[in-house]
Amino acid sequence: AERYNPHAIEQKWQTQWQESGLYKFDENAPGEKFYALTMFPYPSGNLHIGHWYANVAPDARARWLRMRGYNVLFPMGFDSFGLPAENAAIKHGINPADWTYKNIEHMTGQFQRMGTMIDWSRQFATSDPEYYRWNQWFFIQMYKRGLAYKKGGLVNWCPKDQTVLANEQVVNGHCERCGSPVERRNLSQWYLKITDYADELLDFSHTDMPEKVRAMQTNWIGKSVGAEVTFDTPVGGETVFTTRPDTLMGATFMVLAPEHAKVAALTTDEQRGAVEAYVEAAGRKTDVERQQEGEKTGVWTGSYATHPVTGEPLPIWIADYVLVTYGTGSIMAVPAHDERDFAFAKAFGLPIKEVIRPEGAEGMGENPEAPYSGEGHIVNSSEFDGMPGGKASITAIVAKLEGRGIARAKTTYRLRDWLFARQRYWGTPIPFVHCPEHGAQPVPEDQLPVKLPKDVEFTPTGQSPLKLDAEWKATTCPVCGGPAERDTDTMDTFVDSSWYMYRYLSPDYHEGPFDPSKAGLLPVDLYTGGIEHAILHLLYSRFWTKVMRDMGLTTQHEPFAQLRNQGMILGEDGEKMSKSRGNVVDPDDLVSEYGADTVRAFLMFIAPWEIGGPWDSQGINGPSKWLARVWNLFFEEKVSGPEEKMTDADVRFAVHSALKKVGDDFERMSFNTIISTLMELTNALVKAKRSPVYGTPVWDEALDIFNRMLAPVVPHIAEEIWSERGKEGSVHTAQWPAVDEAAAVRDTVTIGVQVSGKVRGEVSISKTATQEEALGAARDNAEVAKYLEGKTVVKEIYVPGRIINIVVK
Ligand code: ANZ
Repeated sequence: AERYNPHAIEQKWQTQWQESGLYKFDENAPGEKFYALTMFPYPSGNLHIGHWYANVAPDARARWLRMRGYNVLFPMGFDSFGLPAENAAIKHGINPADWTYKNIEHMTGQFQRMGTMIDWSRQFATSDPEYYRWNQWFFIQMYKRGLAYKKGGLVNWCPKDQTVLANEQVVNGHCERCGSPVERRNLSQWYLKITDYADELLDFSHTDMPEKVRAMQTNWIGKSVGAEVTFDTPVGGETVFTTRPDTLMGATFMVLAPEHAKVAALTTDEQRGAVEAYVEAAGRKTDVERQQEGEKTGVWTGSYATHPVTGEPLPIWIADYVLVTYGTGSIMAVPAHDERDFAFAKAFGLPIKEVIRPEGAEGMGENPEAPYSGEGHIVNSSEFDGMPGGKASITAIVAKLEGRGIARAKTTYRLRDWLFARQRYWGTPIPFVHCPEHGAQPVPEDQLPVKLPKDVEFTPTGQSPLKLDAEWKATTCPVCGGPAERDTDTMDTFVDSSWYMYRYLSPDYHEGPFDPSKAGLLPVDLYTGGIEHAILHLLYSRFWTKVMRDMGLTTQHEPFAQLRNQGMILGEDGEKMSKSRGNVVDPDDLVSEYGADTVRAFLMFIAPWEIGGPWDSQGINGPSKWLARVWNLFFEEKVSGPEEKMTDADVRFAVHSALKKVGDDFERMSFNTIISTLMELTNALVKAKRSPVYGTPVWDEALDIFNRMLAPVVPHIAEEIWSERGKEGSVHTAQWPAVDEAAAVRDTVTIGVQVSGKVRGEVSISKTATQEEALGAARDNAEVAKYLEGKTVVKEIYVPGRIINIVVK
């Protein structure tokens, strides 16, 4: 027979699959629907090994589900708006659209060479006007529902990308995309009211997401339950937010953010110079610098607030550890019980007053070494003394203070509304016009999409490039028909991935974002992708689905029934793959050297899928040799060699126990162990080929099952084997074999035989053997018999399934 040559078969089958429409999803086909989705890529130009890693295992699982009778939708598209296209276009002097669509064509070809079961008839790119038309439509619906609004204020600004950023795109004070330190600017911008859904987004009961993702989102939303407390100041009441109203009596000073609106009014003439210098210095610092641990800085305003209970004067300071964007931008400082306040009090010699004490502890005294931030019990607070501190007494304390008009219960969120507009070119135009008479007006829906003009000077200037296109910009007001200007901002490109999973249901539908008659395909049953999307994309898409639900477009609460994250393939050096490190592995090269099936099998084998690990250039030889052995197993004549002692039961045990294990592993997405089980089964079958089982019906059954088991993982070689075995149709529409449970367990066990406590031999006996049968088998064993000769048996012990011990004298 010919040797295994992946190149001779892979192209052939890919073409054949495409021509026969094998992977075309038909919602009317029988079987329970299963919607499997892998996060779509950005069309950067090339599929890298990470894309392969992310796609191959979910593809295998989708194939496995299909063989088990599910009607599986497994689509793919491209997340094609965004800065990289614009930057590449600037660099190469071409249009972003040309660059993007050329890349998409190339990457689609690469996906096809991977041999996936993607239904390409549903493919779209988010930069297609027919797609972003619905971004615009959604935006207008949200505007009508009060969920989209324009507001002035401080925003995050990336000086390199020359555009505003959403809070979610600022990572530790740096631009999530380019890493530049983020600045703040005062600009009027469009926002989406994601905060309306803050509480609901904390509820994960309709979606199965990894603990880590839930924790990251929960933390991002940052719900804090506490109270607002109002302090009198010379310029009126100032309200602070606190999560520890139980520490109110320990407040010894007040701190405002340097940007707080009352700073100037509260500053006395003597302090003005120092305060203004501080405010200016704070404005020059990045958020990262301001949030860094270390020496606390601040300045006294010269004014005092009045403690609402004791009436004592509390000095009002300004300090940059208080953020203007959180709570009310001011705090009551309780140095005895808050780390930051403690450090500040120490730095400026402010009083520290203990009001919470751990059980059984002595008082902390006037000059403690560290704050106590636990719950303990309340002290030095007159009527509250003895109450438990922390959560347990918040309600009771707030109720009391509320009666006196001092405080009220308050819940705060870290989550901010989604800053939605960008001053860049390659995105969805905001579908609004600005009329001198009627202000901002949505573009009438029958005029959508507002298309991006193609010939625009898009070199970033900090101004929206669309501003420069006078012809495009000029339009008429939908209310009065008078001259008006189009909004020249584009949408944050995270809009595109917020609802794309709906578009696959009916990519050619023109009456709405998706055809409501296809809603039965929702939700996505399994969504897979990288953990880097834990907050931005997943939070936004969850929000979007909830809005769609409230609009009556879907009954689902969540876009994804289940989410699983794959790990990352690192360079062979254990570092992240990058061009600058020179450790990038190109899947195209691997495919030309080894074939797609080998690369697929290796990427499933290389590491536990959800963990990932370093690339191993030697390791790929393993799967490569394995597939050659598989090939020979099916196509080589029976090889001569010593006969193997294998029975029908042995072969059936090997096959059915492996089948059972692979099924379980697919279910729980343990892909690496699937490959190792298939490799072990190959070894067993190679052995069986030299046994009397060869050529019997049991042998045929074994090969047939094995052929089907290979199909999800290595689809090309499995199809070739199927066809060479003279089978009808495609192995990919064949049924996944059923486990013969009886064959999958061995009814014999091998146990050790001891003579006077020393292991002298082994016997293979039935699991249900009686003591008599077991001992009989033990005495018949030649090795054991040697040690029994001439001795008197004094005791016989048989622990079924474990050990036989014959004690002799
Ligand atoms: C008094 C107090 C006593 C506080 C104590 C804590 C411990 P989370 O949990 O993150 O919501 N805070 C309030 N607004 C702030 C702002 N704009 N910038 C910086 N800090 C601010 O944090 C709430 C706590 O952070 C609040 O409760 C307040 O300090 C502080 F033993 O009030 B606390």
